[in-house]
Amino acid sequence: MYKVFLSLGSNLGDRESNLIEAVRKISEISGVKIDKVSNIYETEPVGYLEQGNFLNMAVKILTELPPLELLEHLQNVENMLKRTREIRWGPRTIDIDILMIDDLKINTKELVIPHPRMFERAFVLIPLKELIETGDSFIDNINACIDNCDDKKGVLPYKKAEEVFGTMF
Ligand code: GSY
Repeated sequence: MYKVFLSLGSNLGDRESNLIEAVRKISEISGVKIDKVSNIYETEPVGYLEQGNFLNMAVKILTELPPLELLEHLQNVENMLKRTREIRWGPRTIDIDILMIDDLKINTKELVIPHPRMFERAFVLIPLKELIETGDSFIDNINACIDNCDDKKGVLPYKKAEEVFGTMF
C-alpha cells in the first residue's frame, strides 16, 4: 500500500466547489482511499502573477495503484472537471499534483517524484504540513523550507476541512 500526498489548487470558476468535486472524484477511484484532507487556504498566485488568487489544499491517500496508473486516474479527474489551461502557469479550474509517494524517487518524462518545486512553495507546504504525523522528523524539514519560501505571507486560512468536507469520508 502506497502513502501518497497530493496538492490541489483552483483559481477559476467556483474554486471551493472545484476542490470538493475533485476530492470526491479522487475518493471514487477504485483502489484509492482518502486518509486525510487539509484545511483550505487562499493563496496569492506564484509564477504568472496576472491571475486571481488560488484556493489550495493537500490530500493524503492510500492506494495500491502503481504510480503511473494513479497519475492517469488523477489526470482523468482533472479532465472531468473541464480543466482549462490556455496560459502556461495561468488560471486553472483544478490542478492535482502528486507530491510524494512513500520514499520513492521517480524521474520519468511522465512523472517526477518528489514534485520538483514543492519545497519552494508555501502554498504546497503549509497544507501538506497538516497531514504529516506529529513526531515525524520531516516536519523540521518542512518548517525550514516554509521559512525560506517567498510566498509564505500570501498563504491565508480560508476554511477548515470539517466545515467543507464534514463526514464525506
Ligand atoms: O502549481 C499549481 C498551480 N499554481 C499555483 C497554485 O496552485 N497556487 C498558487 N498560489 N500559485 C500557483 N501558481 C501555479 S502555476
